[in-house]
Amino acid sequence: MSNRIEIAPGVVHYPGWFERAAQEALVASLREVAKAAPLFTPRMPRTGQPFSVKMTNCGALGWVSDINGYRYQPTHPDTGAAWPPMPLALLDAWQSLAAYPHPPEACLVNFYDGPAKMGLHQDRDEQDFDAPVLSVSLGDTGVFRVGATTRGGPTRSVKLQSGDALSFGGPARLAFHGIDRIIPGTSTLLPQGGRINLTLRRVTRP
Ligand code: MD6
Ligand code: FE
Repeated sequence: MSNRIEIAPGVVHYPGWFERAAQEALVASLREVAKAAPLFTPRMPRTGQPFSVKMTNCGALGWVSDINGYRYQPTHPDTGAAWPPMPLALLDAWQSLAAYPHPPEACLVNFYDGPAKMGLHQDRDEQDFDAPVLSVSLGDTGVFRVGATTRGGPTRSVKLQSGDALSFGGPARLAFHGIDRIIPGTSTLLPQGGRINLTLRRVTRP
């Protein structure tokens, strides 16, 4: 059992939840996911400005963003194919950590190369905010920043290392958060470096 560190009300960090062998198995599963559902470059609604991260999804629903907006949909935006299934190890982690009685429907896969980052945002495209979002980090360490549910409040940051899980729910479910930067050379998991973040979400109300 790994440590449980509540970094803010509703934000619980589980350092090293996945041991190295489990991380390697997850990366192998994600390579299969990316074969079926290739990484795509999301774009900001309205402006069409590209994100610096590349994305794909697994599970019944996937989160996409393009000039028309943010949404969940059952198919890949480029290929039109259904998203591949979620690896069982992720469903297991949700069962252990999410404290929510229904399975996740979407797993967003974010891939960060060296300079990629993610600005402060809220995850609010789901219909059900009772479920937490469960995040899993693989590869190089990411500097995660979490603030209040309003923009401009105080923030604190925590380093997310390969294998860490983070549950983000309760009073923090709509808190602003983002990734300031990736620290290169901090993990040997991905041969080319970079970071993968998985976020498991319940989208619809059960
Ligand atoms: C990341 N994470 O760690 C980005 N969202 O790369 C997120 O945006 C996130 O970690 C909701 C809940 C937990 C998260
Ligand atoms: Fe998020």
